[in-house]
Amino acid sequence: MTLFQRPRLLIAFATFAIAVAALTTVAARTQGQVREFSVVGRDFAFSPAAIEVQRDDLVKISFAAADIAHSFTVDEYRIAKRAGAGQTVVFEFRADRAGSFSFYCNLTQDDRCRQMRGRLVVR
Ligand SMILES: [Cu+2]
Repeated sequence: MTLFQRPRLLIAFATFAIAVAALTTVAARTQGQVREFSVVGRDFAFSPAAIEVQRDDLVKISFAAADIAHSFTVDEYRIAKRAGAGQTVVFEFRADRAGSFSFYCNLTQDDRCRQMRGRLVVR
């Protein structure tokens, strides 16, 4: 190899290294972070009533129905998880859709379940 060729090799290597670094960054961003929340349904309300995550986060929710059975339902994410009285359900989903979505209880055992509203914000 001549002296003339070496800088080109160096540039090629540097370009490759930058490309790998850029791809790794993109992959990390697409994968998102793992975000865990404990939500309680009690007295016909959710606590907390607002959940905020970043797009592509993996959201893990532990939903407990503290008094009677309740559900955690988000239509846009096709989530409808029911927890029996005094029980907890754990589930996860990828927040791959940005926006502000309401979560609610879709059970019909008591009319007051209709008051149960929360908000999922995906930034
Ligand atoms: Cu309910």
